[in-house]
Amino acid sequence: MTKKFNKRNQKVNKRALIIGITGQDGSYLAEFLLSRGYEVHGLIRRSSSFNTGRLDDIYQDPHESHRRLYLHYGDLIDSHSLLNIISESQPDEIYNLGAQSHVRVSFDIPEYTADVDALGTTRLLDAVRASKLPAKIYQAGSSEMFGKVLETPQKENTPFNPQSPYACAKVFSHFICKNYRDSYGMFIANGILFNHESPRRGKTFVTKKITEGLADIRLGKKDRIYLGNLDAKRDWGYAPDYVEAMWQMLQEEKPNDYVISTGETHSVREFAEEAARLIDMDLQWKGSGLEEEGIDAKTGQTIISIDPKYYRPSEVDALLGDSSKAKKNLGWEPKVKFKELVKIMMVGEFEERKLDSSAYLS
Ligand code: NAP
Ligand code: F7E
Repeated sequence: MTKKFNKRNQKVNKRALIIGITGQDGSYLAEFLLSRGYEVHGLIRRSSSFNTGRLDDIYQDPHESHRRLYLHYGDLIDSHSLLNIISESQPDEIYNLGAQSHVRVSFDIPEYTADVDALGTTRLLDAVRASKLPAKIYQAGSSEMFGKVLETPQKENTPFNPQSPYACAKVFSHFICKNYRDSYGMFIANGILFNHESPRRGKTFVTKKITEGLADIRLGKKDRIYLGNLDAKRDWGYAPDYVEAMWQMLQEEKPNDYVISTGETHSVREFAEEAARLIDMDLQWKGSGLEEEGIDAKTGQTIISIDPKYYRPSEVDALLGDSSKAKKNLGWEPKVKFKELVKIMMVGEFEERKLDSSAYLS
């Protein structure tokens, strides 16, 4: 690996800048890059409440002389902050994971979502171009871009058919990245990642909502959880596997676009059934539509009800990815599939509460 010198004239390995370091993927990616000897810089947003919780395990005191993790205040809607951070960190690799990433919320705040998720990418690309740094860039594209799918399984050349402001903004970013790659010869890789989850997933995404809610019910802290569309199907993978793919894309000689997925699809209903089974509940369904309920047949308790506020104005019904290009070119394959993912998340619920998971998992 090429050695460089930092401001203190110490030899360092490659430098990476992660926009979105405080998020699920950003935190796993930072850990992965630090373990590979990188100096890691991250953009964080000013917040009145603590927003670096996911970085607790790797946080280094700013006064430590040998630290390799640096956090900088900035925002994708503030061009100057992007220019400053790039100039301060002089990165070899830039990972753009920053986004208003909630699909349902993007219907409530479409303009803001487009500002961050579409224009934010453009601001970043332009800042890199202005800096004249030969940095390689990873853009966090999404399977949501396939939307109401025009082909199954979805691969790199499947046409996009986005169904939300979030997905429209990500499609814009995908194409502006291609445009800067073609126009200015910049190294920009577009990842098209299918849903990936972990115990660090934001609490309003359906997988985490289910595992957290069922764990609370098992512990007697809650009676039931409310969900929306139980029949939506997703190709769910494990976030640590997926951040490795991001890094692999930037180790190539030429930039390329890749679908990253498991090749399995499961419904929200199935996710809930598997999560319940793991904690010794027998989830059975009764009724239909808004009246449908999920009942633990072992106790007779209703543990899932429907709340239409979680429905979306336009839904993505089913996603299934084909990541054979990533397997062929990068040697990337998912290590964790559906059942193991649900187990990792369920175990995580008890670990987060400092409880012995073996006492609760069947
Ligand atoms: P996440 O947990 O929601 O993290 C998003 C990150 O973006 C957070 O660090 C957030 O900061 C930051 N951010 C939000 N608005 C910003 C702004 N205006 N300026 C700078 N940073 C901002 O998302 P994730 O699951 O880790 O996903 C990472 C990226 O991959 C996102 O771009 C997402 O859209 C995309 N993606 C995710 C999936 C998935 O299944 N997870 C699949 C495909 C693509 P705060 O902590 O301050 O909010
Ligand atoms: O919804 C249904 C919901 O919000 C999954 C983001 O990371 O992955 C994520 O987007 C499905 C949808 O993820 C509830 O209608 C039912 O069909 O967990 P989600 P998402 O929308 O797929 C993609 C790849 C990204 O790029 C995004 O950034 O579950 N669902 N009931 C529900 N969803 C939520 N959130 N809450 C419910 O109560």
